Amino acid sequence: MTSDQAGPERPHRAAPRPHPNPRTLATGTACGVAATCAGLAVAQLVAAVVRPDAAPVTAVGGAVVDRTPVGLREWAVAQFGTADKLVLTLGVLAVLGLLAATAGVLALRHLPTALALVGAVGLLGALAAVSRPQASWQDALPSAVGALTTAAVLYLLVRALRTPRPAGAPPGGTWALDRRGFGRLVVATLVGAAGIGYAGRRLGAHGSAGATASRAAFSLPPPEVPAAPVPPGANPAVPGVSSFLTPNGDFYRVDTALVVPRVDAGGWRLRIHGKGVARPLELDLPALLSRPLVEHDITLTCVSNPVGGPYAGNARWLGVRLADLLREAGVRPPSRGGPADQLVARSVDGMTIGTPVEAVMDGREALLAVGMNGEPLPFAHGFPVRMVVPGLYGYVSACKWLRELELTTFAAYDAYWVRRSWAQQAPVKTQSRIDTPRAGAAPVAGRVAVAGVAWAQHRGIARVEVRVDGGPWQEARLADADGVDTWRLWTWPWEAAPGRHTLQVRATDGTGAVQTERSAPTVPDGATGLHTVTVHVRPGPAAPES
Ligand SMILES: Nc1nc2c(c(=O)[nH]1)N[C@H]1C(S)=C(S)[C@@H](COP(=O)(O)O)O[C@H]1N2
Ligand SMILES: [Mo]
Repeated sequence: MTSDQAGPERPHRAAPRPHPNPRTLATGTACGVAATCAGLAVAQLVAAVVRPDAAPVTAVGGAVVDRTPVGLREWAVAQFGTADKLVLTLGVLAVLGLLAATAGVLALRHLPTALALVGAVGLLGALAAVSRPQASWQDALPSAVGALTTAAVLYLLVRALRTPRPAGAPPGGTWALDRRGFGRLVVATLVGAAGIGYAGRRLGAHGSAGATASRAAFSLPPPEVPAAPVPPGANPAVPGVSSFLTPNGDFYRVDTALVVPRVDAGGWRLRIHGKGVARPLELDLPALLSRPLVEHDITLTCVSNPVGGPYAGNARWLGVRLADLLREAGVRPPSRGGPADQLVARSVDGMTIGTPVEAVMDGREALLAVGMNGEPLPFAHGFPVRMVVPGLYGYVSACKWLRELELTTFAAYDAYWVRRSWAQQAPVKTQSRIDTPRAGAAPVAGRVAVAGVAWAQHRGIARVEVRVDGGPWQEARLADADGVDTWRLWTWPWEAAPGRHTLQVRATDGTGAVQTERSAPTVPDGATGLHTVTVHVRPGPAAPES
């Protein structure tokens, strides 16, 4: 307070601040947060019209995803799994909350500075939005309008606080509103924001109602080439082991989309063009579906799956053979003199995924899939059309929400993940996983069913072995195979003695190559090493005396 008492000797100092009030921090925070909520709600409403991805928090989250260093991303995926998107969103909201409180407290001291801060944050949101792949200048609108709203509400709140009391009112402080009146104003602002936010959500849902209806109305045509029924012996009767086909609701999801794109099948188009394309194609869904449909079981795996991790799933896909479409467009693979060695798939949300043309055309069932386990693709898994290629990690083969296929070369173009330190080409590495018992389990001594999955897509699984406490490898029993493009379940009966034990598994693929024991991280082209599970076997019921 000494500086305030300096008085006339310090003429450049303004009169005592208008609000040397202990309530400043709380009041300012309330103003800032309420104004920011109002701004976010209005931004949500604008984004519902412009593009859901352009909502400020989504746009900033997406821009962070685009720029996250590979090490941090892998850490986040390992730490939070599929909840990584939620954690990111909460993180962005937390930072925004802090900025909102700062702006509010500043506003009570020096309004122009606070408004400048709001403007700067809005500008950041707008820049994040227009920096996303596929964005246009309109994506800046939600953040811009949101920031203007926040500034306006903040100004009005502060003005309400400062309005001079009517003459004759009892003296006491410079606050125009008592605590009650101010509280009511803040609550009214928040209620208004909630109403506008709700309207934004309704409008957003309305915007995707066409997509929802188009999926509901989409009945899968029958396959011209059906898959054989899954052999009953593919699913061993061991509790705790993965089911051979992964139900759609349990299928892992990995993508960069903070808002799942909901594409209206009626407006969907696919363009096939580029190097060596003699007859460029543009297809709508009926045109795609007029080609013969093939049904095929393929296990999809993510390159970010750590050893023993959950990012693998197996489905019965229904789709058009990609090789047939490419041939129709006049494309030849490099081995037959074609000039393009890379097929770049683009999604509606701007993802780019590069696949070797040779792999797509070498006779494997590379599909433009429309069906997943007898259903149209779920929105989260790429409705209406995605790519699936047996034997390649998802980030180099499995583009969801597909809209364009461009033929080019690996020399000329790096796809999204390749620009973020992942390999240009990434065939799936042979892996095996123990599903049961789980790490830390405490089974009772005696016969314990050990079981899991092994995969080496497009090479097949020839053998699985298990070892206990680093002992000799012992052969597991393989469940029936369903072709070389899917994982294979296995079981191994273990005579478990009490105590702490370590189980390990390894697979041999169809070419006779044994899964490597050498540990490698997920970056740049897939993790290796042995899945290792430690359990504590409890002593069984006492054996009868002999
Ligand atoms: N449009 C789009 N397609 C995408 C991705 C993405 O982020 N965006 N991720 C890829 C990755 S890394 C994987 S592993 C698979 C996962 O497919 P799923 O989510 O259906 O399991 O989708 C691929 N296709
Ligand atoms: Mo992935």
